Amino acid sequence: MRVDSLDLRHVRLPLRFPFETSFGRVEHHDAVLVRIVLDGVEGWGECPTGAAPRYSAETVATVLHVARDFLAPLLRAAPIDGYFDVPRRFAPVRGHPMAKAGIEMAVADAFGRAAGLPLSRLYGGTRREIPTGVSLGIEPSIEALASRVDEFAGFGYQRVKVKIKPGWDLKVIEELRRRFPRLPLSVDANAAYSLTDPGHVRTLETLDGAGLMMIEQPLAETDLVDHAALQRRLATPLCLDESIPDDAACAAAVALGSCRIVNIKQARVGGPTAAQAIHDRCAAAGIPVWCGGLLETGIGRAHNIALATLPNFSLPGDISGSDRYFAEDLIDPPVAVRPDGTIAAPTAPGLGHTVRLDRIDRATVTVVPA
Ligand code: OSB
Ligand code: MG
Repeated sequence: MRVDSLDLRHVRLPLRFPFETSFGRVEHHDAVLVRIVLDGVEGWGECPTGAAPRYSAETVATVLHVARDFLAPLLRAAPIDGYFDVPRRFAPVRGHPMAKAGIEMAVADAFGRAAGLPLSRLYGGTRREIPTGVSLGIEPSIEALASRVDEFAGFGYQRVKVKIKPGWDLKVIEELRRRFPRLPLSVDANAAYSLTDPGHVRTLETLDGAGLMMIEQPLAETDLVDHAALQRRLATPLCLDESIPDDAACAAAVALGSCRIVNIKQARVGGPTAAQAIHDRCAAAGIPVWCGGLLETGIGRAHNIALATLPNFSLPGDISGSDRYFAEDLIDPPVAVRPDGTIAAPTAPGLGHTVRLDRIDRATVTVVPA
C-alpha cells in the first residue's frame, strides 16, 4: 500500500489525577498522534513521549521533527508490504524509537482495517482477554497512597504496582504490606537507585523480604551489569523497563542474567515488530513478559491491548481502563477493565475502536503534515 497522507498531531490531555514517579510529576499527557492514510484506508498510532525528556530522551518536538523530516520521506519512497516493512525502512535513522513506533502502529492499524482483521490477529495473538494491573504514582502521604491501592484493588486489577524512589520506599511498602498482606504487589523505581550507594543497597535488600512480585528497573538504564549483580543477590525477580530499548539489549540482559521478567512497551522499543522480537526472545529464554504503558490515550492503549494478546504476555500489564487517567478518552468505546481484572481484546478490524476526531481536535495543540 502507498501513503496517501500522513499527519502528526501534538495532543495534550488533562489527567484526572497528577502522576508522580521518581523522575517527576505530570498533570497532563502529552503525545503525538499519527494519522496515516494508505490507499484510502486510515490508521492511527501514538508516540507517548510526554512533554519533557524524563522517562526517555524523546519529546513531542523531537518526534515532530524526526517523523516529518526523516521518517515520512522513507515511508513515501516505495509501497509498504506490511507493518513489518516499516522498521526495515526506518533503519537508516538512528534512535527515536517512539517516533518510529507511532508510525508503525498507524501502518499496522491501516493494514488491519484493510484486511478486516483485528490487530491481535495480525500479530498472531492467542488471548481473547488480557489480565491487567494498575500503576500508582507517588502520593503526598502513605495514607493517600493506601486509599488509592484500596480503591484500585476493589476495581479488580490483578496486581498493583507502586512507584518508589529513595525516601519513598521502605516505610511505604511496610505499611502497604501491613494493610494488604496478600495483595499481588510490585514496585517500580524508574532507575532511581545505585549500587554505589550503600543505603540504596540496604533498601533493595530489605525490599527483598516484602513478598513483591518483582522490582522494576531499580538501577540506571544502561546498567545491565549491575542489574545482573543485584539479581544474583535478591530472591525477588527484577524486571527491566528502561534498560531494554531494543532486542539487542534484551539479548544482553538474558545472557547476563540481569532480570527474570521483562516489561515490553512497543513505544519504547520502536514499534510492534521489535516488541514481537523481544517477546519471542523472552519466550525462548523462559522469561515471562508483560505490557507496560506510558499513560497512553485510547489509541496507544488499544495498540497495547493487541500486543498483549501474544502468548508470553503471561503477567498482568500496566494497561488500565481509560478512566484511570482520562475523564474522556479519544476512542469509543473506552477501554474497560472487568471486575475480574481482565480486558476483552477487541474483535473489530485494526485497533478495534472508533477514533473520536471531535475529541482529538479539542485536545490538539498543533497539527504537522508530514
Ligand atoms: O515506568 O512504567 C513506567 C508512566 C510513565 C512513565 C513510565 C512509566 C509509567 C507507568 C504508568 O508506570 C503505566 C501506565 O499506566 O500507562
Ligand atoms: Mg517502568
